[in-house]
Amino acid sequence: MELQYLIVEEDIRPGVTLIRLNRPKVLNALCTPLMEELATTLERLEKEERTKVVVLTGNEKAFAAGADIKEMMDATAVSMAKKEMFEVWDRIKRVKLPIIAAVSGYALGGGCELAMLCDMIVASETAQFGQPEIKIGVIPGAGGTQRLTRAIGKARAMEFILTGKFFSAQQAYEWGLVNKVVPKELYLEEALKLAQEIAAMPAFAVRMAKDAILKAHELSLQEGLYYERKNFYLLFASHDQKEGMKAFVEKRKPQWKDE
Ligand code: DAK
Repeated sequence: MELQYLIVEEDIRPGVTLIRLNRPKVLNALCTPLMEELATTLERLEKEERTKVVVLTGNEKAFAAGADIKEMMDATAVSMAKKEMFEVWDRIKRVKLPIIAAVSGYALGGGCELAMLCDMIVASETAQFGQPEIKIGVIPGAGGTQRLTRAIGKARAMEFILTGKFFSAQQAYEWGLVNKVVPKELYLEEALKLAQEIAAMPAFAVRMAKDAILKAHELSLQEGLYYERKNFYLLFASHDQKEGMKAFVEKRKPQWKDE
């Protein structure tokens, strides 16, 4: 597939693929073909199994300044429903590979929602987050009211979604939305380092852990505990569980097979 809106660098570190959103003239506004390319690329990487972790980034000025307002402005409720506009977001949500967002500059509207759809966020100190949809007459539509509220709490989500104002990387860090804030020269490097650390772990166990953690937002505690237990049992059918425990006992480094 010829990519128009993404730059993909596979194996930028062992097991790590870097995907750059690449519409710099419009601050990486997330038009439909870009989102299509992103979902299709993630699905391909997952299927090929060489990539263990994905880092998703934009450029220094913007991770993404939202969905493409020009593309959206003449949409109708029926045209959006017919096109199943959210399906592409659901496809990204179904990706089992861990995805780290490396955010510098604007992460607004759909851009903030895309960062939150990732599993972790490493932010440059210049990053600005926000859900400014209210200022153009709508509300977040790709998960902002739900994921931001779960991440930073109801009172803060209300304030920022109802006013549309931005919040800083430091605030995002203090409120638990991002994993770390680093100087602007380092955000990509730090995200790649974190990715590399995870890529060195047994991939099937990583996948089972991500799967169970995400359920914490969807299930009751009791259901979540049962879900976790099933994944835990399943790992005892894997080579890497036997190898990991044996290597510990034999005081040597484990040799993962990712199965
Ligand atoms: N869409 C389209 N173009 C955008 C854009 C956007 N979201 N954001 C920026 N641009 C374009 C600008 O129009 C401008 O293009 P030209 O005029 O040069 O052609 C260029 O990027 C540079 O922007 P500015 O000149 O405005 O740059 P400044 O540095 O002055 O300002 C800014 C930066 C980020 C403060 C400003 O650009 C801004 O306020 N942008 C809009 C931010 C925003 O409101 N974002 C939320 C959009 S609504 C859905 C899924 C998701 C969503 C909805 C539906 N479905 C699946 C159905 C999500 C909705 C949204 O995200």
